Amino acid sequence: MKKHVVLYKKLSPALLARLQAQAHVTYIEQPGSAEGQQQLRAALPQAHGILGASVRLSPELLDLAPQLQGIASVSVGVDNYDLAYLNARRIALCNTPDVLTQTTADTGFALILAAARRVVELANWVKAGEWRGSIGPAHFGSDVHGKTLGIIGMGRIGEALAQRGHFGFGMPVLYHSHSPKPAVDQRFNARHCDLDTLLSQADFVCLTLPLTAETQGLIGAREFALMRPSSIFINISRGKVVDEAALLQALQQRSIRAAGLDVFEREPLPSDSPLLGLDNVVATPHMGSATEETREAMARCAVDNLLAVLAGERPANLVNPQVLAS
Ligand code: 8YV
Repeated sequence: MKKHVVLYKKLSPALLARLQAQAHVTYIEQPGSAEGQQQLRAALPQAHGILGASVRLSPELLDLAPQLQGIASVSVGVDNYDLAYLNARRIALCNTPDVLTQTTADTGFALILAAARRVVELANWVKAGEWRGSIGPAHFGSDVHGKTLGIIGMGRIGEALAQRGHFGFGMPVLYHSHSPKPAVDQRFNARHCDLDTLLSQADFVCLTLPLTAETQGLIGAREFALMRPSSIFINISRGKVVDEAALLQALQQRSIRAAGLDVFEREPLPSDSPLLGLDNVVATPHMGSATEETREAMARCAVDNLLAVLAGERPANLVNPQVLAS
């Protein structure tokens, strides 16, 4: 008997056909809308599997899915899921960690360069017809090469960022994580340090942490006050790791130089957000992994993960292996 899958992330025709060959698929185009939420609630009672991302699947919602065996998230972050609940119900949660690492680190460096060299601000200035002669100090940015790169969270993406900084831009690398990583120290001539040291010494402070109960609100007014007026803050992790009001104040008061932000406390970022009125903010739409190649690879990984779970096999990227324990 074909299993039932609820899908709320658009798949390429080839991947959709692959999934439909193995399961009855109910596709929900706008899961965040009121109508989409109704469609989701109507489909969950029959669901054996769920595939999607960027939507919170609360315990209250998943209580509507008594037959649910597995969730395949098209993401590396799993903060949209209640792990304790899934473990208690022995529902497998899968993610897509490796395939997006390099692309997301590229996004991190895009933000480092854009914020430091004022790329967006000056490109808009040219487009507005304001360029009328050689630019002077009022339009100067700051260097990236040779500056100190600070990375908070040394996982796959943090390591890829360190690789770019060390080999690509000759940057000394500081990092803060639960424990030192000798292989990272050796490969990138990096140095593990406490958070306050990193904040006070790094020219670029980059967040590559997952959002957890431990990391929520980790970077607030105290932490921004430790940074220097010449330092630049980069967030490619989750918006809620940061106290956004404190970030806004630091940027408005220029106690930090600038910020490159791909994630926000509320997403989409409201169009009236005061962050958008600041020249020293580069804001992008949570596009960390958003390339054609990488999103297809992530979706392919998610389909593989879910089909494995539904076939009673161990998926390649299982977040909660304890659910398979007999
Ligand atoms: C997007 C991400 O949320 O992988 C993550 O955790 O934040 C991003 O890659 C995801 O790709 C949406 O499909």
